Amino acid sequence: MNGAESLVRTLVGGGVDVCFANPGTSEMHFVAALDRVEGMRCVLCLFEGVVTGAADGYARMSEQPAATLLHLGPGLANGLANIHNANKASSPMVNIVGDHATYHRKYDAPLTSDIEALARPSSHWVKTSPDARSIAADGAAAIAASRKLPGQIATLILPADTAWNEGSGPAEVVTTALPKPVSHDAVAEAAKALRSGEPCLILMTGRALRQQGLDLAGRIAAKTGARLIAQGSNARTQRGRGRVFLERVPYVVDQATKVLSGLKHIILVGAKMPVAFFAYPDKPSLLAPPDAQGHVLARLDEDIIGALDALAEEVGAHSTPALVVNDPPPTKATGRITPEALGASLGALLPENAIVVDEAVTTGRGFFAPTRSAAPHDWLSNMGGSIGLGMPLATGAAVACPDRKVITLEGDGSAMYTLQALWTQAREGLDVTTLLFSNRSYAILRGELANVGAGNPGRKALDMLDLGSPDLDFVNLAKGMGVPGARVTTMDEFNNRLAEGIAAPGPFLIEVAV
Ligand SMILES: Cc1ncc(C[n+]2csc(CCOP(=O)(O)OP(=O)(O)O)c2C)c(N)n1
Repeated sequence: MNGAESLVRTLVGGGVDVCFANPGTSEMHFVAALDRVEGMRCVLCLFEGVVTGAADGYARMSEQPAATLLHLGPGLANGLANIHNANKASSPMVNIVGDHATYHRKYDAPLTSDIEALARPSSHWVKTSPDARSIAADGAAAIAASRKLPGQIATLILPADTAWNEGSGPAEVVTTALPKPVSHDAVAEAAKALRSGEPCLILMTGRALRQQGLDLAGRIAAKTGARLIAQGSNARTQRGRGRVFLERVPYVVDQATKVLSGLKHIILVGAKMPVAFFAYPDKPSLLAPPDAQGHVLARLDEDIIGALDALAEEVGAHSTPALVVNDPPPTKATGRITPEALGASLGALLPENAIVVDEAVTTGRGFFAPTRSAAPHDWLSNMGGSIGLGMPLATGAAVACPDRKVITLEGDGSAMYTLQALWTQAREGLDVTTLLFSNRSYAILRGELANVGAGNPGRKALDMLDLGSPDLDFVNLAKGMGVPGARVTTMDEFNNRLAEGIAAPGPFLIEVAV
């Protein structure tokens, strides 16, 4: 058995049984091994940003790392932006990056580069496997590293001769440690803040935003009068009717400082003290009032649910019911398309157990509130701020959860980075409805131009924020990749097409003229 097959068998044996791939010559032995090993689902993506974003979506929904297969330094570099996003989301990921045969590297062939140096900034674990007898053990170590809590990026570089020479056979993967319990002191400090009688906020992310965490935090809030809020963006939030609703720290600095004003205590549950996305002249970087004290109840790699449970016990909240959303969903909007109308219709039509992937940028800013009473669903955000994640993320989430409808909320500017995710959705028959908000501009940057104090924009500056001339035709772009779609210009059309997209299995795209 060669090194490549030893590695594939190690991956499958270690529970890594999906590989998002964009291969080249140096990965041919890995590709060939896929046919000799049962149990690995391999998904071809036509750009590495789709590969790595899909691996992120898969990990968020399955809680297992996917493997990626990338072609030397340039392939990895193409995938780095979404590796950055996955890193910020604490998604486990095992990148397999092919390299030249070890003896070929010294000749500086066209594709030779320093792959380790490219990988390091966004990988917790990087190794070039030196020979075919080591690759299985290195693969096992990469899987273990990716599963280290709260989830890490492991990048394993596979020289071609490491793949084709005689290997060791598969290696065993060590089991992952459970999350560490938090100290009693951390629980006591949080309880003291809650009992202080001073304004107190519980700021949550990570596992705290799943059903169990929400329920515990909801009980604590109901018992103590503390406020609850989620970080600005979160890898996965369970929400909708019957669940505790959390606002998010707003993106806009003035709104965020207003929401956080007057607080004396912030209990951090997986979260950090809130910081502005960007610095702006004359605005603060830290969003909480300067005299607000942060209290770390649990870090992301600790037992967040156990910590909330212990805090609920400490403040006697277990028997206090949490306040959950039980108002009816909004009614569908009619008439002109506006962000508010879209939010209402989305809240009305979202199917039970949907996975919502949010890269709607300015159009979607107001969608969170009207979907609070929608049917229960999961909401995935971009954690790293690098746009071009939405459609790949949806692709990976749909691979992980074939029985759930995925709804992608996508800005037109963001869509154009990784649009070819649609082709993978069509090829794999993934159940994804994409709502493509076509405002034909980088709308957010118009506001940012003013916010950073760049002065009155001229024609050249405005041209950099304009996506018209030529207008993008997303229905035909999707059609060319095998995804049916429609353009809508009224809310009635939107409602009908969304219902159609939800009812029909498989990918569907709605270009929404906003
Ligand atoms: C990789 C990357 N490049 C550039 C940016 C800067 N950027 C942030 S939002 C944005 C435009 C988003 O446009 P669109 O998706 O159409 O949403 P809109 O602002 O129109 O609502 C850009 C270019 C970024 N965040 N990430």
